[in-house]
Amino acid sequence: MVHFPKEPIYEDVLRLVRLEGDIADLEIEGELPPEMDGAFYRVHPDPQFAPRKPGDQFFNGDGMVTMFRVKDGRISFRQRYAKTDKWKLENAAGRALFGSYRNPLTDDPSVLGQHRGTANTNVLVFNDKLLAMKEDSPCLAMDKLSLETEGYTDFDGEMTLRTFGAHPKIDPDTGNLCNISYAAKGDLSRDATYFELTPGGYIVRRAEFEVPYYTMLHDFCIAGDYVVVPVSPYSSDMSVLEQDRPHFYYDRSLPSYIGVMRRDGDGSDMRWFKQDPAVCSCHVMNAFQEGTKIHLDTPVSKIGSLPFFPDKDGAPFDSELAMTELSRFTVDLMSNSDTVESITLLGKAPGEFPRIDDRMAGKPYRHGWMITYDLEKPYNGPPGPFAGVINSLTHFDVVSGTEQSWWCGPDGSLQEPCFIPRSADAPEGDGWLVALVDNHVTNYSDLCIFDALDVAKGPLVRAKLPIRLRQGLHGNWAAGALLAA
Ligand code: V55
Ligand code: FE
Repeated sequence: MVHFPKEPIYEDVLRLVRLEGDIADLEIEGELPPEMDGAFYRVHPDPQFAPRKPGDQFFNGDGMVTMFRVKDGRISFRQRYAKTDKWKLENAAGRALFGSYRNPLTDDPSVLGQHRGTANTNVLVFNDKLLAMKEDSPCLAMDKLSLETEGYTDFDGEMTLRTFGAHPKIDPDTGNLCNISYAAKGDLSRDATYFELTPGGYIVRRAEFEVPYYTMLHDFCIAGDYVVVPVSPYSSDMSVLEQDRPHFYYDRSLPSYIGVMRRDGDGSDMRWFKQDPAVCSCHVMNAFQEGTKIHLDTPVSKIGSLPFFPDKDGAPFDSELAMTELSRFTVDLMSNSDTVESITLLGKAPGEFPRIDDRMAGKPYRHGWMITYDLEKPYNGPPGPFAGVINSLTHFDVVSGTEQSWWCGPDGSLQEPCFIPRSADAPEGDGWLVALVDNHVTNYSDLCIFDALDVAKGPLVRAKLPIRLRQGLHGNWAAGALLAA
């Protein structure tokens, strides 16, 4: 009998799903555009077994991958676990063998040295596979149609690092997968690598650098010829692991940085620009190059916005300081300064999970979307992390400075959106936005499809699931042509 501890990360709005299955043809409200062809993949953490000890992190759940295949006016649903080495070892044992989030000291001795990854952070079709990613381990390859797990991949020996970042960017000009990996040399290590894999799976660029202190290098961006790496003071040390406290703490005494270096170098040109007192809250929207200047657009807060990673000195989580504003950091590579040149406000609605039309990655762009927090609105559902806060979807025009939002109603919350271009050569922003809307009163989730440039109108289509999915992390769209290949 599986028995989960009575903790908010397993209850109410975060009740586990742990369901693999298929639905051939979802019930749909509204008119699904007949020309839409592709698949939306997303992933959420969903522990197969109860934790070895109470007090684990939401981020430690096994990856549960969902595929919504859209074709000929129909949407099918397929959901499978990402069957990591951890998942398989625990499945064979019938219980958890791996302990706390990113703490191998809490593992059963039988799994010493095994990859601890859960593949629960992001999924993306690349090099003919569905890649399922977690930043502490290699990248897991799954069949893009059946969702059967093939196993960890090193791209035929090209990718020798033990870790693979979970927020790769696809360079729209080359099709290369651009990514950073960190702490590949071991837990708490300061090593990091920027690399690019061609669509055929060959490593063509590799630049090594060291971060100013051990930190969670969760997201980054390409910006023209450059790569931009935000560093916020989420850090850790051996005493944390020895005492089995949450792997990351927030250390207010450390500066925040934006690192900038060339994509085609060896990493020795990395420059760290201090950006106090603001920090990138977690994820980047986009970045681009304008002459000698580099702009990074991201939700920004005064302290880190992840409440489950505690303050190093025990300060209580301050949700006001953690509120995010979409902002633009600018650094000038011509200046000798070691601080950012400016921080400009880009939007009003606080939020996270920023997205763009990915064909604009690393380029000057106009349209962005985030799920946002309208704190004035009521909430009728049960309590729980995220619920009742992530209640709106907002489109930001970062050129004109205008924004428009859709509120999902009092019963639910939203998951990260994803942009779908109308066609491969449609103008930027011309297409749809897809996002899961979870109803915490009925316990159903709907896959909602919006007109990307008119989200205020509300969903054009709701594909109705007979279950509620757990709050997910990230996902991506794969056009039909990629699925046929
Ligand atoms: C994040 C998510 C993670 C993780 C580290 O959103 C950072 C930030 C889902 O797992 O392991
Ligand atoms: Fe993320």
